[in-house]
Amino acid sequence: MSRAQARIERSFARSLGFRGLYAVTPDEPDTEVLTHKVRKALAGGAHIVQYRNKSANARLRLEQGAELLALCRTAGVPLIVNDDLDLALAIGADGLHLGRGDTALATARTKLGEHRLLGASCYDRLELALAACSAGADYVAFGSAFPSATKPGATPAPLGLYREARVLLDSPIVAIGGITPENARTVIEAGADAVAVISALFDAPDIEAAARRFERLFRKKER
Ligand code: TZP
Ligand code: MG
Repeated sequence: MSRAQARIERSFARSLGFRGLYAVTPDEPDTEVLTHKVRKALAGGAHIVQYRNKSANARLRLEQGAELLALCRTAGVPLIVNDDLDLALAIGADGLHLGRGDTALATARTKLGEHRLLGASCYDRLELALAACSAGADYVAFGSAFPSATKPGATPAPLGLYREARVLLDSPIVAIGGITPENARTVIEAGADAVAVISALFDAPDIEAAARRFERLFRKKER
């Protein structure tokens, strides 16, 4: 199979599976607390997990990344590492998510090989998404869809952007920022394949129930 053919098949397979709740971890220093929370999100049906911890040092990231990978493998859900190519490679994660100021996407694609997922933050900019796909990204993320207490300075990404992206792009589209079970439907209807959520999931009193509420929105869309 040619390299181009392999990429076409990979992106087809991924677009079919890349749908639903994309759980992004909070900055949690306690690994037991973190794994407990992620276990609940998986039990509620999260389809993708991203390990994101902006406060942890390299040693803690390695410990937490490895533990989450084991959990995700048991659940049959991909674990994507945020920001850190070396960590993704060290633990053998299923993918890597990069944004502005991180490793260049093309470099990451070369180092990750063809079979791991690569995602790109594109903020409110379609041209970044087009460039990301050309550089080897498998999915693109736009946000902040709604005001986010987790990232208060994030650029707003209007709903029309998801609609335009849906028309322009073949790759899966992730919406992020301030997404709750109450407002998620609007971004899904605008074209998002997945919703990336931190606080409305991991700060919920019942994480499993919150994950289930998000997942139900995707089941309804399929009917
Ligand atoms: N990028 C844009 S908003 C955001 C990121 C990483 C934070 C999302 O967190 P929350 O708590 O779901 O708003
Ligand atoms: Mg980053």
